[in-house]
Amino acid sequence: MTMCSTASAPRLATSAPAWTTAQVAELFSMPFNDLLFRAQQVHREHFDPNAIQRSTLLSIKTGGCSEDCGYCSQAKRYSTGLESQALMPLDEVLEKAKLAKANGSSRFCMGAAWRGPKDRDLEPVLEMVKEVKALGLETCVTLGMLREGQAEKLKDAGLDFYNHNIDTAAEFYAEVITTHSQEDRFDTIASVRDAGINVCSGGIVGMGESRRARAALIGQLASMEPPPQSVPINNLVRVEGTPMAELPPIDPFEFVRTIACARITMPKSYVRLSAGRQEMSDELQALCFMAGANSIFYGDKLLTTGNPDVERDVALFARLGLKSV
Ligand code: SAM
Ligand code: DTB
Ligand code: SF4
Repeated sequence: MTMCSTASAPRLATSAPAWTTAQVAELFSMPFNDLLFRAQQVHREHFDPNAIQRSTLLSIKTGGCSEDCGYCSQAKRYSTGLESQALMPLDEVLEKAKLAKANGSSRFCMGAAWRGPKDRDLEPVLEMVKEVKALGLETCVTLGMLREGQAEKLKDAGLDFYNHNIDTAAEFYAEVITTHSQEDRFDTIASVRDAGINVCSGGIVGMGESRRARAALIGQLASMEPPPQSVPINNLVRVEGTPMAELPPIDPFEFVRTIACARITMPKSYVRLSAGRQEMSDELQALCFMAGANSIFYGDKLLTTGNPDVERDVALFARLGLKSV
């Protein structure tokens, strides 16, 4: 595995990276209190420190995916016990979206277990985007890799955000996924941005990557021009039946450090405390907010795995004096 001090994957521009791996690695190695103080300072320059944006997820097409992402419950090659489900009918999607809005979510994110949609797959999703938007919610979809012309169709339907994670650093990518490359992911991100849709892109930590690889991941995200508007930082949910089921959990303080590095290097982006929150204590989540996380996935379920109950989140927000964006 080669390690180098500059982000090695293709970027969306040809200039030098805004943040090199070495620079982010230096942030990672700061004393914890100094790192959190710096992250909190940066956070306060750009955001209300007590306001958290909430997005609700819905899996609109579940399981049966052709790809081999080593963390994923929905890859058909792993026996995870997940029941596949064809595309959800529009009325069911709208029911879930209305509930999300009533519970206080500002964005509704619809996910499909595709390598990428065929044109005929996209048509019903365009309807969902239009109708969810008409409810007064921000819209987000995560459908995999897009073909030419598809991002423009999504934009015309009223899509606000497209989620497409780069997932892990270029140098660790092939350890996690072999059926597509990180370059493929950057291509889709470029087409989304060119269509005028906001980019939501982040990654997963706790997959056995080194700290250096975590620094490289953050450096790659921060060196996009511009950085993604939303940056989900996922803590691996260890799903039985996947190759990553038995990995040891990441040190919680290392997770907080990752959030702080994302905040410092992407000062204007929403940094989302994403998957893995159900396993976190309230105290650990509070540290993540202190480190600059200002967004969460909200609602009892992520795509196929659990998330804290709405009641637990409402209570946590009240205890911490947090309000929604
Ligand atoms: N198939 C599409 C794709 O790959 O972009 C959309 C759905 S996919 C499930 C969306 C993202 O969920 C992945 O890129 C990954 O970052 C995250 N994810 C999936 N399984 C996860 C797990 N077990 N733990 C943490 N994050 C996970
Ligand atoms: C993101 O970064 N995390 C979300 C969303 N974008 C699509 C998905 C998390 C999935 C966790 C495992 C599951 O529930 O299947
Ligand atoms: Fe398929 Fe997306 Fe899961 Fe990869 S992360 S296996 S592309 S659903």
